[in-house]
Amino acid sequence: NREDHCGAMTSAGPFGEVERPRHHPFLIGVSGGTASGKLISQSTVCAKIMELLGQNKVDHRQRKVAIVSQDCFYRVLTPEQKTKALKGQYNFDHPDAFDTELMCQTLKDIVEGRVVEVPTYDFVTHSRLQEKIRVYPADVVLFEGILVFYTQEVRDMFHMKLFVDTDSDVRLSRRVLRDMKRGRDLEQILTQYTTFVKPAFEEFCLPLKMHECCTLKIKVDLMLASYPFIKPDRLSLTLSVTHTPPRPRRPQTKKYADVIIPRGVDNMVAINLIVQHIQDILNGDICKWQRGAVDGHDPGRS
Ligand code: UZR
Ligand code: MG
Repeated sequence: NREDHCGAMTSAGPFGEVERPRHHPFLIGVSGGTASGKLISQSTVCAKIMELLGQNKVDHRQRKVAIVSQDCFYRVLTPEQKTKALKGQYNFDHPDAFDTELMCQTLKDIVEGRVVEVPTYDFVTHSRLQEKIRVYPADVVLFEGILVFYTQEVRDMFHMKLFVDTDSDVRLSRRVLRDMKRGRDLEQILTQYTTFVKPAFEEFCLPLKMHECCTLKIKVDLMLASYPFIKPDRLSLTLSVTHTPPRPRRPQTKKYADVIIPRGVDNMVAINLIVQHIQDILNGDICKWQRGAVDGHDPGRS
């Protein structure tokens, strides 16, 4: 539903602080693995936030909340890439699959309070459509997608970062049903999942586990085993220690989240807390941003 990506204009409330000047939207990044329940289609976190803010049934031009999806910024594929994509052999889960430049520029415009035109995307044919969606300035803009925290420039624009943390088996089963509706066969869906979707999620989203950061290998060679002719009193042991340096640093984007929402949309306690916070902002009850809340734990800002 293309309408889902749309937002609209209202007058902004008394927001007021340096980080987000008056009439500039409060920008929320919503990330999470595939089919974690980020966007609006069924019951999802973004939909719930909008609903609770009482915006859903209002005409778009009256809305104070807008949703934009990172999916709109998938690159236009070359004919060769499209052939691969139709066979499930193109990696749509890698950061390079997105038109980062267009995404950054559009978000900058949104943050500046401008009306923007967002491309639309067809998942059946894997192509950008002619039609564009106009997104009007809103009080709150939700930007959702698997890799919205990947690019630092984009990350730094968010005033709040949410990560929808849904179990991978739940996500995979949802994904299978969704992709079948998009006309793909089961074998291709599962191959694509294990070849691209899961590895990319682990590489670009999940923080590294301790033992993955570096490995210390201790190898003990028992000389006697290699040289049986050596007498036992000449036995010698060699101890060698190899240190594998950390893998090249990738921004494992989950760690940038301010709030991680376990169980996604089922977690109404978390969603209510988030909505209450947004409401306080809209009402102007929270004016003085604590720097920590905005700049706080983002390692990208150091
Ligand atoms: P969400 N995707 C497609 O299936 N086809 C496309 O043309 C473009 C993207 C998928 C993509 C990714 N993966 O996992 C998913 N594949 O859309 C991201 N394969 O969307 O966050 O809604 O799952
Ligand atoms: Mg989606």
